[in-house]
Amino acid sequence: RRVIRLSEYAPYPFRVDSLALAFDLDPAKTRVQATLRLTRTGTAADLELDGEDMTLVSVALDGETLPADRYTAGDGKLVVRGVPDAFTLDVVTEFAPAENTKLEGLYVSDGMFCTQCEAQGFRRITYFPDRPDVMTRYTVTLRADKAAYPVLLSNGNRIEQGDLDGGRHFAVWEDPFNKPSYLFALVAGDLERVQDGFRTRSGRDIELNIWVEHGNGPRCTFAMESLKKAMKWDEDVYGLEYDLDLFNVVAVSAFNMGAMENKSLNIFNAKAILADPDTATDAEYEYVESVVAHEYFHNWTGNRITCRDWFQLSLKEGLTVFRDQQFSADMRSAPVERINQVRSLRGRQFPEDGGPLAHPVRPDSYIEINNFYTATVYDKGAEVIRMMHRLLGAEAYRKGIDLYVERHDGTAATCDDFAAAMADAGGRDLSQFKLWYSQAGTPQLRVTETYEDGVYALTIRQHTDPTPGQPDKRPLHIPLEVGFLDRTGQPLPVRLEGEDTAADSRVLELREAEQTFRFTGLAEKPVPSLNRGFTAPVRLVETPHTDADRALLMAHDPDTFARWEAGQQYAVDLLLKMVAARAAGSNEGPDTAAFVEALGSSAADESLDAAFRAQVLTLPSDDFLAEQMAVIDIDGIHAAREALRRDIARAHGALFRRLRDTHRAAAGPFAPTAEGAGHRALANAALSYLGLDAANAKLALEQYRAADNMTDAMAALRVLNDLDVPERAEALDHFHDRFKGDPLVLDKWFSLQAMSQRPDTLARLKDLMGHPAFSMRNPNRVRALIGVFANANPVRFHAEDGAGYAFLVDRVLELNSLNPQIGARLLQPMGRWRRMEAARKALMTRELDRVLATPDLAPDVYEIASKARA
Ligand code: DPP
Ligand code: ZN
Repeated sequence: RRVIRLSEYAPYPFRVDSLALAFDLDPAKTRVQATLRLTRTGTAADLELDGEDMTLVSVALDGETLPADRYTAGDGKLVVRGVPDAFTLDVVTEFAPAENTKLEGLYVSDGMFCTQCEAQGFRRITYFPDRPDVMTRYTVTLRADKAAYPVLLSNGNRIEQGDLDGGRHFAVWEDPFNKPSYLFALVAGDLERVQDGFRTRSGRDIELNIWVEHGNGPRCTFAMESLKKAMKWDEDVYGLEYDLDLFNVVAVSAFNMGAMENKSLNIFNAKAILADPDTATDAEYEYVESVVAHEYFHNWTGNRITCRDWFQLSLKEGLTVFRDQQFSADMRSAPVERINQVRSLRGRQFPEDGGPLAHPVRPDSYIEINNFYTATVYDKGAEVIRMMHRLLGAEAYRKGIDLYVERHDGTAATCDDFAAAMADAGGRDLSQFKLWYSQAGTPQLRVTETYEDGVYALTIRQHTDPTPGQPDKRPLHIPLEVGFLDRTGQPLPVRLEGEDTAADSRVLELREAEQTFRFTGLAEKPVPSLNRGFTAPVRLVETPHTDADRALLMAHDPDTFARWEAGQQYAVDLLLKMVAARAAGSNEGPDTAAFVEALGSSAADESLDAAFRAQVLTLPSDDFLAEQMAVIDIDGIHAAREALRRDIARAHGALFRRLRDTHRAAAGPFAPTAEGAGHRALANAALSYLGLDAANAKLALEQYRAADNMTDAMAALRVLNDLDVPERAEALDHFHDRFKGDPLVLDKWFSLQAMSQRPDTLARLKDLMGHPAFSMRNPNRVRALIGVFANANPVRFHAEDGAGYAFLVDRVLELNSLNPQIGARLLQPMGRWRRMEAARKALMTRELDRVLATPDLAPDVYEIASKARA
């Protein structure tokens, strides 16, 4: 198992001038002829190509079949010895797509052929320099049975098609743009087409198609609208226009990722395309909108400008996530979007950054690149771009993008190239800032204050804990937005000592381990509002805030995000105190009354957005609380969170009844708008509190029965799911019978049961693995049942007898041969063992050792298991 290092990067010693691929598609035996035109650009005597899991049929150089002693094939490589300076190589390979359960390369999903080549799937199709800095022009011929596969698609434009003997037909596709192999795609199947069009700002008409299983056409309307909005937004905000006349999107049911940005032929997990009121929740509509936009945005940030090597993955992913976040903020409520991003960052990325799998946004080594499609590369990567946006300002940032495109269009670039374009356009020195790319770990800030003689001073210390391979950390360049409030909640001016201008808010730039900022012009000591808008992905582990300050900020901070954040921090403090009291065996917890009252005031405030109020009512997650504890008290955290929820429910029963009724009415008949979603979110947040009382099971069941949309139905089911009442089985059975023909919807039914707090959850899960709709071969099913259990049900997953761990590891070992990429991902929660108490530590490490002792571990699983165990 080889470790690949960034420091060992070397350019490929040949240029590929063109590539022609011809496929004879057959599920049991597909034949691929690849014709590469190559020119030597370096000094290598031999040609080395990547290739795996195929039968090599023949190799010919300049038309002459090569004798076996001129080449060797094995160990993932084809080496052709002593090649000339310029030549043509013909390689013929064969393999069985129907047996490809890894879902990398060419495979069969529900009877259709499709591909997934990022990161290294192309080498499972033919021998090729399968690395992103080798770009070339592709011409692709597809031949297949016409009745079974009437639709034949690949990248670019279709230049020819026709019939062949024996009921077969063919199509030839040509992509005029150079691209790396990971952006290659083909699809062959019997599909329904949903067609539309978009006129670009320069007046070109683009044909847009979404291809789905027959019958699913009506479920594509929302995805198509999202695509057109994304195309328009990218023109308006980034000045980037689509570059071909055709854009195809295909939905497939078996897919490892959310979606893939193959040039002009995006392939999507059906989950990220299909949406209608009966089957998709508001959150899923929003997911579809953002993934469609994300993949479309990759056409420039990823495809036109790609990555030099896979260490630069965040160059395209961090940037494209930031772009899709900006898009969602423009389409919906910006503060609510920001709250959701921060919740997800804290729930997934902070734990990753604080655990054994911590790695920088630009990693410096890997064993299996598939393991680096992480929250750090994606979401922290997006935060890095967001901080540059903040440091430069919107206008200079846009100039930086223009410069980046001007310099690097058509090439494979690096994160340094991107930062250089931003630095040059903004006239800023970003050398210290670039540590965000190379240094892992979440910085912790400690903030203290003094107020003397009218001068208010904030002293901010920054510290980052060691992470694997990085014992010593340097201070980062951190933009931290602050504002001040007086005791009545009115804004106070922020004026740095020695400066003339005052503002309502100000971005402080931290660069040192400890820094003091002095402010003048304040007649009283202000209440500081810190990290407004979450300008920096840091943890504020110490602030001067009292409970009263937090209540004040919750009620009055002009920054909406900061109001939510004050409530979260207030809740975190209380919950941690409750956990400590419980652990000490004390019946005397902290007094929650003031918090509960402040929360009720925000929830009742009709001047605030309904979606925002729903966010206020959602307490910090178990995972986020766990991150604050040196030794994680799984049961204590859960008990404290439930106890606080009960306190809130008891105090505000009448309010919650009113909110549920009025906002259900305000939502009106279902439409997938942000506004409607906000009303539903608030009504359902209220329902979740009411549902803590089993006496309200009937109310939930009524809502389930009456719902005209999946959001309200699921909210009712979630309430019933944790209760021991007859209404639970009634609703779950009804749901099952209604949707049993639609595995994608049935996933919600699987997930509900995997999430349930009931003590029989694991036993039930084992039964469900035998359900006719369940299959270990479909990643959506695996994630819905097993992923949800391991990631969203801490109490049952971490059961004291270790049965949850053993169950997970059994599934990982099954996936080790079936689909190691998914197996490796499932294993990640086991990396938390170091922070658990002795008994669970022992159980978790025993299970990790069981993985490591298994013969024939795939590199994906080996890398996660060994790093998690280290
Ligand atoms: N398809 C994945 C994404 O868009 C990987 N590129 O993020
Ligand atoms: Zn992406």
